[in-house]
Amino acid sequence: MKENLKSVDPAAQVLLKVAGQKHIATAFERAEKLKPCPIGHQGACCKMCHMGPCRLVGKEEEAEGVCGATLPVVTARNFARMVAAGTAAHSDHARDLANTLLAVGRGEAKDFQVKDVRKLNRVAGYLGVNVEGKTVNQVAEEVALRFLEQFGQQKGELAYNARAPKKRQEIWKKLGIAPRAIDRECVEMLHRTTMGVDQEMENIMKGALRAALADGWGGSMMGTDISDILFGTPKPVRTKASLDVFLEDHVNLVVHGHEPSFAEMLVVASEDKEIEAYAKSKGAKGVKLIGMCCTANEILVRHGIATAGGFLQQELGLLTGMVEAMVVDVQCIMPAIGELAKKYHTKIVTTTPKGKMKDAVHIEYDEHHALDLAKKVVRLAIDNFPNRKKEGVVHANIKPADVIAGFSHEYIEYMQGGEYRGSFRPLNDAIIAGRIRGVVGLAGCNNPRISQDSMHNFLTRELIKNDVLVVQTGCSAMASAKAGYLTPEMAMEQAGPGLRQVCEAIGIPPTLHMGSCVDNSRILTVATAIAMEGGLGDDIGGLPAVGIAPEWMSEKAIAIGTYFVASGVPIIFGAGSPVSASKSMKELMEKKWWEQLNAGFYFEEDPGKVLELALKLIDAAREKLKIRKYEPGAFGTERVLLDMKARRGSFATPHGVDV
Ligand code: XCC
Repeated sequence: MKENLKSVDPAAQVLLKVAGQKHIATAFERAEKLKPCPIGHQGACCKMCHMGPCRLVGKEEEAEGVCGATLPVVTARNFARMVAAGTAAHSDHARDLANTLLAVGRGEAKDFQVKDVRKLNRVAGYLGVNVEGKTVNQVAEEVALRFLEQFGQQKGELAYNARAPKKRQEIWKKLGIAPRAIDRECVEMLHRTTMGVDQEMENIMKGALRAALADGWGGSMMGTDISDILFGTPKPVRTKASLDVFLEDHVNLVVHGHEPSFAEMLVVASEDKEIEAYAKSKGAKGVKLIGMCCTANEILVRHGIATAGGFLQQELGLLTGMVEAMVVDVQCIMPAIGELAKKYHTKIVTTTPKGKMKDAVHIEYDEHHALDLAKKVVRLAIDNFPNRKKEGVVHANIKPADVIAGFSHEYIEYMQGGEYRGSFRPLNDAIIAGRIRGVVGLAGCNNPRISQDSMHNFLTRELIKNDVLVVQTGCSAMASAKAGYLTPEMAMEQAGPGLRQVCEAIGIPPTLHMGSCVDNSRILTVATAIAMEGGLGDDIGGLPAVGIAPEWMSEKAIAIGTYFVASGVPIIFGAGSPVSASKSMKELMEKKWWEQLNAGFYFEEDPGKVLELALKLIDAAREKLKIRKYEPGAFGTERVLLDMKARRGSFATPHGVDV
C-alpha cells in the first residue's frame, strides 16, 4: 500500500495535483497543516461545563477534572455524545422520510407514490398495521403515523426491536438497553452526560448502547424501509464511478449529502424532455446528474446514477471546473466547498432549513411541490452552463470503473432461490462448509489523515482473497466502486476459490454494495436472516461476521459501530481511537462487552493488523459454532485461478495500476 500518497485513487491524485498548481487548499492539505488536538483526539478533554475545559491527558485513570469527573467518565461521556449525535443524524433523516410517506398517504405529495407495495405491506406487518380492505395510501398513512410515534412514544419499546433474534432481544432486556423511543434515547444521553449526572463509566456506556440501538433498529432501519417503500427496493444496477464522470458537453449537476427524496425528483427532472430542450437551448447536450457521498449511494442503487465518489471527493469534483451546480442536503458537506465554488462558476444550492451555507443559493425543498422545485434547481444549473470557463476544465483522464450495485436484503434472499424458494440456505451452507470463511461489513468514511481509500481497498482485496464475503455501504462502497471491485469480473479474479465458487453459482460479485450509511440496517436484517435460517446458532452474536470502518471520521460511524456491537457483531475501527486515554474504556469495550453482548469494539490503525484481527475473530466464531475449520484452498484449484488470469490478462485494477 502506498501510504505516502494522499489518495490511492488515480483520478483524485490528478485533481490533487491541479489543486497544488492552482494553490487551492483542500481537506488533504488542511489535515496536514492542522494536526489533531492530542487531548481531544484521545477523548481526554472535558468541556461539558464552563469550569473547564479540563484536560486529563497523560494522567492515570483516577485523574480528575474540576468537578471530580475521572478519565474513564470523561472519555465515556465524550463517546456517548458522539453516539447520540450520530443517532440523531440518521434518525432525523428518517423523520423527514416518515413525513414524506405521510404526505404521500394523504395524497398531499403528488409527485411521489408508493413504489414498493410489497415492502409497504411487509413493514405494516412489523408495525402491527392491518392492511386488510385498505388502499395502498391508507396503509401508507397508517404506517407513517406509526413510524412517527417511534420518535416520541412515552411507553413501551421500539417496534423494530422485535425484528432482532429472540436471543438478542433477551440480552437487551437483561442489560436494560432495549431502546424505547428514538428522541428519548438521544435526549436522555445528552442529559446523562451533562455536568453532574451519570458518574459511572459502564452505566454511561450502557446508555450509549441503547442510544445506538435506537439508530440501528430505529432511525436507520426506518430510513431504509421508507426509502424502499417510496423509491423502490434496490436490485442490481450497472453504472460508473470516478471523478471523471463529468461530461464536458453536458450540464453537470451534483447531488451531495444523504437524503434521497429531493434527489429522486432531480432524477426525474434531469430526464424531463422540456428540461433537455432547455439545456440544448443553452448549448449543452443535456443534463448529467451525478451523485456524491450517500445521496449518491441512494440514487446509484435505485437508478444506476453515476457517482463521483465519497466524502473526500467533494472539493476535488469542483476542481474539474465542470460542475454547474452542487445541490446539498444534510451531513458530510464540507463548509469549505462554499469558498472553493466561488473560485469557479459553480453554484452551491442548499435545500433544507437545517443546513444553510454562506453565499449559497437557498432553494428550500418541500415534498408537496417536489418536482417543480427540482426543475427550478436543474434550470438554475442549466442557466449557469454558459458561465463555465472552457480553459479551466480539467479531466483526470482515468477511465471510470464499471459498477454493479444494489444488493438489498430482499435481493440477496431472491438471488438464493428466486421468487419461489428465496432463502438464506445456500449462503449458510457455504459458510458451514467453509467455502465462505465469514462475512465482513466494510463501511464508513474517508478521513484525510489516511491515504484516501487505501485501507478500504486493501481490506476488500485481502478479505475476498481469504474467502470472506464483503458487504459494503457508504464511502467504503464508493472506494470499491472507483477501484473497480464491484463487478463480478474484476473481483472474481481476486476472490479465494471457495468464495468464487459460491459467487459463480449464485451469480454475484464477492463484494456487495448494499447502499448508503443508513442502509447498514440492511446488514442487521441480513445477519438476522442468517441467524434465523439455522445451522449458525440462533443469534447475530456468534456469527462468523465482523464490521470494519477503517477510515472513519464521523460521529455517525461511531453510532453505527456501537449498534453493531450491541447487536452482536464485533467491530474494528481504524483512524485512531477516541477513547484511547482510558484503559478502563478499552477493557470494557474489548473484553467486558464480549461477556455481555458477545462482541467487542476495537480500534486498530495498522491495516495488516485490522485484517489479522478480523480473520481471527471470524475463525474463533467458526470454532465456537463447531463448524468446519476454514482451510485456504480447500475448494477450487489453482488451475481455475490460472485459467482466469490467462483469460483476463492481469490482476490489475481497471486503472492499470496496482493500488
Ligand atoms: Fe459521511 Fe455517508 Fe462517513 Fe461517507 S461514510 S463520510 S458519514 S457519507 Ni457514512
